Amino acid sequence: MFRPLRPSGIIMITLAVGLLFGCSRPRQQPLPIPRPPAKPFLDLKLPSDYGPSRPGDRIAFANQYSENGTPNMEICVMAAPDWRVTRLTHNPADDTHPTWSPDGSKIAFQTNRDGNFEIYVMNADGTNPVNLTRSAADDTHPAWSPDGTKIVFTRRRDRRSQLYVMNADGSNQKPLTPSRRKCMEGVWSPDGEHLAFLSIPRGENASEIYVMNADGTHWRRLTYNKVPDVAPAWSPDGSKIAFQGLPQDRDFEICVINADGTGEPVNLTRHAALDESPAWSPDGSQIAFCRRDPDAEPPVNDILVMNADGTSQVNLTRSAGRPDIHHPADPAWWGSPNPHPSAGLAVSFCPSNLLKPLLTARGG
Ligand SMILES: [Ca+2]
Ligand SMILES: [Ca+2]
Ligand SMILES: [Ca+2]
Repeated sequence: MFRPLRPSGIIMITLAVGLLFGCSRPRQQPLPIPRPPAKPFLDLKLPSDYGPSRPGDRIAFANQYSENGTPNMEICVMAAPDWRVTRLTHNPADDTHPTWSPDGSKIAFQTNRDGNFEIYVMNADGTNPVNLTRSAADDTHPAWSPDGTKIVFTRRRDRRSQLYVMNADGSNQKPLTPSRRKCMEGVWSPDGEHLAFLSIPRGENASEIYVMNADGTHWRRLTYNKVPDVAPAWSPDGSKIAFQGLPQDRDFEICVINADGTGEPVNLTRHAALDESPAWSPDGSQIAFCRRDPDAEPPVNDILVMNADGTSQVNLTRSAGRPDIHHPADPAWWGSPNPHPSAGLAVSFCPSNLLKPLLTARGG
């Protein structure tokens, strides 16, 4: 669209013309040939304001690498405009579940590099990884508070899982939920007032989505379907919670429910593949998620992006034939007020003996 030139634009053109006609450059030197901008390798319909260094211009995720033939996960970031992959961790252990600090300067993640799972934090360029939890328990699923001062995480030991909260420097670790109830995958509401999380209701054996006040009081159960619901992710406006569910008890779908518990969950993906780990874009218009479909041709094992109503599902990573992406997992969209802890733990609730029948039921 044509826009009238601003005074600054006129000055820039004057400068450019001056340079072009050699005010300061000897004539015999060839002028640099301007290169065309690098062609994005993906034809993505992403909002045009996802330009470099704007909210939404990058997604942290976990990506599989192989060291001496042994696969393990690493934290990576892919960034606009071409969504190229930058690897941030280099460790033979599993590094997964990245979550951005609200100012985008740091990434917290889980890793078992020290023998059991710990929450680590590093700079957003991968430098200076620091062990925050230093406990004998398994510490997983970090999520940053919207004001950046705290991290909620899951601590698992002796078959108990509790939500813990700590200061963002690892100090003052304390439980938020009672040890008698299994609780996992806490994630703050954008206003910091509430936490969505998973718990297994008494007398049942599948995790459901709950919401509580940020101090651990006043639990509300949101889902009642008796199949595992995991990976809650709050919409940036706080009105909805996306999660990974089993609406037809067949394969995982990305679902969304009102955060106040009203209405019924809506199935957004409706696809005969495993759809996992929703992550909202910062403006709430889109959701990134993982899709695993070994039966597709070529097989799909990718991060996709769709509109928040489930339309326009676009494969972001297109990993088939790409050497730099294997089993991408746990997308976390930078600039989102509520980067979520994602759904890798889904495996804890949907272990291979359950996944197999799911795949078999689809003819896999
Ligand atoms: Ca690793
Ligand atoms: Ca630990
Ligand atoms: Ca599905």
